[in-house]
Amino acid sequence: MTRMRKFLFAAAVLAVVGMSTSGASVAKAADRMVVERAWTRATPPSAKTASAYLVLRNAGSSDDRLVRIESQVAETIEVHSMTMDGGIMRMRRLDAPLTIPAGGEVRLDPGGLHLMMMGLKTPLREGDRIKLDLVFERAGRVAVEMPIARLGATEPPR
Ligand SMILES: [Cu+2]
Repeated sequence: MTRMRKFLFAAAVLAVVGMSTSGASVAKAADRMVVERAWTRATPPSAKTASAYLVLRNAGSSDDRLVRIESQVAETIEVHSMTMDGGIMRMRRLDAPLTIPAGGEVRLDPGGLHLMMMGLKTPLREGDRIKLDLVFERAGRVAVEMPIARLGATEPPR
């Protein structure tokens, strides 16, 4: 291959790899709210709740708020925070909709903010994927597909 061809070939490979990794957990609505690193984990057979995680990046020029989360997999989905209370980790629903500052990001990670899926309709199985709709005040509805990591995982699956 010529030098130029080699370069083009490498660029094409990178483009394909980039698409396959980002396409999994990235969604966009009017290029304003970007969702990255969305994932959840497998649940034991009888579990009725599960946490989900993601990064919300507000690419718009105004603050935005996550007003609703919908999915076929659970009855209700809330945003929860986790705080230490006398040495005990407690989680609770946010009092107000989660705000994502203009040009900023909010991370939902294990041990901190998370999406709480309650009333699971079926157990979550490792290797499957689930779909959620995030509804923002400004960016509108953003569809998110998240992979399911193994039971007890603390990081998204690769
Ligand atoms: Cu929770």
